[in-house]
Amino acid sequence: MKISDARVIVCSPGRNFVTLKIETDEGLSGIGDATLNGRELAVASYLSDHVVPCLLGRDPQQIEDIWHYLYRGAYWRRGPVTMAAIGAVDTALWDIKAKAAGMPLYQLLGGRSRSGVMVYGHANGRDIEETVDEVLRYRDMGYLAVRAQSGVPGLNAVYGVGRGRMFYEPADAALPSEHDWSTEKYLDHTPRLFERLRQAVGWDTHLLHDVHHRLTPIEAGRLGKALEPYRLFWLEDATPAENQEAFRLIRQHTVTPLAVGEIFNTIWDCKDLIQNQLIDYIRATVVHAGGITHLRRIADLASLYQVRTGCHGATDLSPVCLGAALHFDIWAPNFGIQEYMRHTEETDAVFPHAYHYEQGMLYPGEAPGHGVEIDEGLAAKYPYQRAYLPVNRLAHDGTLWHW
Ligand code: CS2
Ligand code: MG
Repeated sequence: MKISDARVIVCSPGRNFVTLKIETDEGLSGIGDATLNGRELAVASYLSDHVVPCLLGRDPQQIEDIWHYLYRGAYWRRGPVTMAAIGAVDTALWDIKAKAAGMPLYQLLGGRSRSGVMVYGHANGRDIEETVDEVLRYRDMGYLAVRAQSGVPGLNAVYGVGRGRMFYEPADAALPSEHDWSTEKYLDHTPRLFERLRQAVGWDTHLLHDVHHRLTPIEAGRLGKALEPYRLFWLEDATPAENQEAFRLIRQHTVTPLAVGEIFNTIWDCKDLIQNQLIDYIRATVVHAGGITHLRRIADLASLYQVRTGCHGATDLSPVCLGAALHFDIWAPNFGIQEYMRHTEETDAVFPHAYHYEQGMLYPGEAPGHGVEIDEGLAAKYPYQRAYLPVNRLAHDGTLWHW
C-alpha cells in the first residue's frame, strides 16, 4: 500500500478547522485533525508545504517510522505547530490502518477497558446563580461531571463564560479582543461559587474548574486550599506550566486534584510533572500532542505514577480529534475523564461521526477506523474566517496577563 495523495482542508462551519486527508493506492483514506485555535493557517502551511511532499509514495502502514521521520527529520523539534501537523498525519494513518483491518481503532490499541467514556460538560454563567442553574441543567441531562465557570463581579469578560448555552467559542474576533483580569476579585469570588454549587447540586456530581493559567503558584495553592471543602474533581491549569517545578509549590499547600496539559505538545512538557507526581490528570490530547502514537507514550508514563488521562475536548478541537480520542479513552488503562464541549450542528454535518452521547458517557461506535469522516463538498461552503483568541490585561494597570 502507498500514499497516493494527501491534502489539507480548511473550513469554518461555525469556527475554523484544519483537516488532513491521506489517500492510498488501494482506495483507503484516513483523516486527522490539525486545528490550532488562532494559528490554523500556520499548521495548514506546515502540512501542505513541508509534510505532504514527504508523504507521497510512503507505506501508510509504517506509522511509527513516519512519526519519527517527521519528528526527528524536521530537525526543529516540538512546538504546537509541528506537533499538530504530526498529530494529524498520525491520526489519519491510524484511521487507515484500522480501516484496513476492518476494526474500530480501539481494537488495534488493545481493546476496550470500559463500557463507555465518562465526559464532563461545560456550565457557564454570568454570575453564581446563573452558573448554578446551568450546572443543574447539565446534571439533569445526565452528566456525571460538570465544569463550572462564572463571571466575576467587576470584570467585563471572564474565561469560560459562553455566548449562549451549550456552546463556548473563545476565538471571537478577527483581531484579539481584550479582556480584563483581577486575581483578587477572582480569588474572593470562586470559593463562593463552589460553596453555592455544592449546596445546590449535592455531592453526587463531579465539579471541575479551569483557572486557565492565571494564578501564580502560591495563589494557586491558596485557591486549591480554599476549594478543598467542595471536593473538586480537578482544578485545571492552576498556573502556567512552562516551569513544571511550579506545581511543587501548589502541591505543598493543597490536596485539591490538579490537571494540566491541554497546551502541551510532547511528553517532554509533562515528564517532570508526572514523575514527581505533581499532578493528578494529564490533559494532552490527540491533535496537539503528536497523535495516537505519542499520546499513548504519555499515558503509559502517567500510569506508572497513578496519573490519569483527562483529554482536552474543547469546541476548537474538531470532531475528528474527539472521535480519535474516544478510541484512545476507551482503551487507556489509566483513563480519567474526557472533556466534551459539544460542536454546533453545522460542524457535525461537515464531520459525520459514529460516536454518540448517552447519560453522561460518550461511545466511540464500532465503525472501522476512528469513525469520523469529512464531507468535503459541504466543508467547501464554509471558507476560513480569521479569528483570534482574546488577550488578557490586568484591570488596574493594563499589564498583559495570561488569557
Ligand atoms: C479550555 C479551552 O476546554 C478547556 O479546558 O482551556 O476551551 C481553551 O480555552 C481553548 O481550547 C483555547 O482554544
Ligand atoms: Mg482548559
